[in-house]
Amino acid sequence: MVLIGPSLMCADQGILRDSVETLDDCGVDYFHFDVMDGVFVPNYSLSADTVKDLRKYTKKPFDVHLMVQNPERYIDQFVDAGADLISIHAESTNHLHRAIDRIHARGARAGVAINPATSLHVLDYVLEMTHYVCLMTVNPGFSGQTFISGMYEKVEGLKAKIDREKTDTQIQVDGNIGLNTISKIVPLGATMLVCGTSCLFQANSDLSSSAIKLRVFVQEQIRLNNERM
Ligand code: S6P
Ligand code: MG
Repeated sequence: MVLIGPSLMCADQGILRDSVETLDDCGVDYFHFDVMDGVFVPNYSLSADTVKDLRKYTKKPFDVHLMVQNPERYIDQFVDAGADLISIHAESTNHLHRAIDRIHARGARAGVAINPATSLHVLDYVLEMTHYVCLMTVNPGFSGQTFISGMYEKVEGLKAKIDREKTDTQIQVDGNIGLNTISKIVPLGATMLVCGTSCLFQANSDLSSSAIKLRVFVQEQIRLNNERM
């Protein structure tokens, strides 16, 4: 399974509800919410109110990507708002293990996000308790950036680590995930795609056509991958 998760930060904020309903009808697997505090990253984005207000319009899982300093302060707030999955940056807290524990204690699935320059070693003592690793393939903070080419090798390294440690951890990739990059990272083991301006939210194509085209493309990549194995 390779899951498609639209990044709502990239949607037209004036018609967010419509976009969520359209994408839900098109069969996306989950919704990705980018939360930024202007400190951990030089930008602001969605809040717990956005999560709460949209919760009424879809039953699909909500994945909250916290790009904030000391994210443990906000875990309860986002679970209360309706988050099903929460990822926190390894670089943003002194107490990664404790923060993951708190996400579990609140009944959500825990993810660890890591910046492009952060070593996979930060996952050494937490991989087993991590449902997914959000591997940033651009520097966090903005949409519309270019995939950092060294991240292909990092996806491969993470997959090897997961296989070695025999955990069920999923690999989420976030940043410039488009048809071109998807065809390379799915064979390397990425199973959760964060889909922003590179494949879904595009000025020259309506949202439902893009979502349907993306699903067909991803299924084709899975088929090709299975053939290779
Ligand atoms: C960026 C954020 C992402 C973006 C997404 C944008 O810091 O974590 O989730 O919204 O990467 O996608 P794209 O295709 O514009 O790079
Ligand atoms: Mg994100």
